[in-house]
Amino acid sequence: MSINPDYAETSALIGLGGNIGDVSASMQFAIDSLQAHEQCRVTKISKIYKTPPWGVSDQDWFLNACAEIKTSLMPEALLDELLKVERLRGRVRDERWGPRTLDLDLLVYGDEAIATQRLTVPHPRMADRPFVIVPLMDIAAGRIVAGRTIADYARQIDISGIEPANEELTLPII
Ligand code: X6L
Ligand code: MG
Ligand code: MG
Repeated sequence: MSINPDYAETSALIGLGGNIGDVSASMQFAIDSLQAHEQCRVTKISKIYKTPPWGVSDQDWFLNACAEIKTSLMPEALLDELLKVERLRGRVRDERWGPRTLDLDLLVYGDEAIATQRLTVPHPRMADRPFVIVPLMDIAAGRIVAGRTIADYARQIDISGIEPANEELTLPII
């Protein structure tokens, strides 16, 4: 696809996470920022989950959630927007896989498969990551990603240790 005219909206799935500061406030900031973008509508939000750290395990537990965005932004422009919102919330990139205030990952963009220097979609590791698949089950259980449903992926992973947090996100009224 070379153009995405503004009358054509694509359903994108976004992963939200963090383990520094008031993470639920950071995630709500992200939802509100994306909703405020004229080319984005936040259409679904998952519960927030408390999740053990993956990759670098010697760090605090994370909060994770997922959202569906309907957007006329092209994938790279949506990625730019996500990175901008991360920076607005004080994200600094130092240690790989280290602690962060806010992480926004573009997991799925319509039915597109994208592999550029900056962006691989669907996210290549999402199927293995309980902290992605568990919140996706709230909003996209039947969605087919890379040939299988999210519910299929959920059956293959160990979700022990993941539990709903006390906080929840709110979908701003448009
Ligand atoms: C072996 C080697 C096994 C590396 C797993 C997994 C690396 C996940 C990075 C891995 C490996 C990641 C979050 C997190 C990170 C998050 C939770 C990553 C990037 N982000 N843990 N760890 N939630 N719970 O959002 O996902 S770092
Ligand atoms: Mg991530
Ligand atoms: Mg990221």
